[in-house]
Amino acid sequence: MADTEKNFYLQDDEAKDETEVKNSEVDGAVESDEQSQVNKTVFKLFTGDELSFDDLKLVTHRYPASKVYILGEHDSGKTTILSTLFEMFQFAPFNNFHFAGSLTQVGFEKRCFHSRLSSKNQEADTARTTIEQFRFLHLALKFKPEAKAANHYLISDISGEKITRAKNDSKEMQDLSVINDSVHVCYIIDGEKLKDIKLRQAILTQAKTFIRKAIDEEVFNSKTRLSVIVSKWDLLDGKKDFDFENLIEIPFKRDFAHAVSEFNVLKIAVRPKKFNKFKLGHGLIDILKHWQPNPSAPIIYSGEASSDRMISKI
Ligand SMILES: Nc1nc2c(ncn2[C@@H]2O[C@H](COP(=O)(O)OP(=O)(O)O)[C@@H](O)[C@H]2O)c(=O)[nH]1
Ligand SMILES: [Mg+2]
Repeated sequence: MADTEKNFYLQDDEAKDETEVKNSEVDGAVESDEQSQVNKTVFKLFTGDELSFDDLKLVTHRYPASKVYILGEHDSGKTTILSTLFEMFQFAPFNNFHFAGSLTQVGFEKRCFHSRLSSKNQEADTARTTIEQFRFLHLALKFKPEAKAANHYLISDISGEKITRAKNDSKEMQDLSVINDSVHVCYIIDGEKLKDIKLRQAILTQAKTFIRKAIDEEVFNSKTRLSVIVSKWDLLDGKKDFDFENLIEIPFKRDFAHAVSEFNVLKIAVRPKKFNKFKLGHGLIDILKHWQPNPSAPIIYSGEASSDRMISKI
């Protein structure tokens, strides 16, 4: 058995049964498009790799799942957020959040590999977010260890190039309208670029232009819970010429808070270059807080109420 085949839920007995049922359904019959899609999805889950939009059905059919979108320009730190989040759960609960499994462990591990290389400035192009479609990673969390049911999240990033184009192009922005059904949207501003006083205004304008366009095109709307997040805070902290309140907090709140249901600004340093002041994962907890169950938060759900038995076996 290949190592990557370990731990995935399609290997436990119930899941095998399901694969057999699906196969028997198509025995002797010409495979319909829908069945073909289901079978492809079953295979994807088996590999544990990231999921496309079409692949989400098998997760959302079993579990109520909330979608989280991480948006930002190229190199702003999106992939690092995903990989560090996964790493934080490897050994112990992270604050009060308990890891309850992932159906896309390989997808997470690929991102972790990329992040370890790129933080050492080594070539790591393979796992870059170059695909111009949303790809999802699945994460199940429990807010209390004894909780029966986990909360299921489908977390997505998208290539920075797409975000760059969408801010000046209505058609490109419309492609992002799927994020309407999210529980939380993170817009990441690259802290490293804000450090450069010559680049700073351009970077802030870039972020404001994107958010304004997203509001104008109703990609962000009165249901959106939006966090504007300055990444790589370890590189900005202590810089006297960087006034977070006046450069970010006040103007972004003034311009955008009225258009969305929740708005806040955060500073994170999830993979600091030096670990003296900031620890690995700094600020992640502030992001996770926005994923906690909220009665008005949309939940994608397309199936019978399901137990968490299978996920807890992972
Ligand atoms: N100093 C510092 N660098 C970071 C931090 N987070 C990410 N980076 C670096 O920023 C670069 C781009 O990160 P990546 O996640 O690939 O960006 P993406 O293109 O938005 O997915 C990588 O070299 C990371 O190591 C951080 O908290 N502090
Ligand atoms: Mg990336």
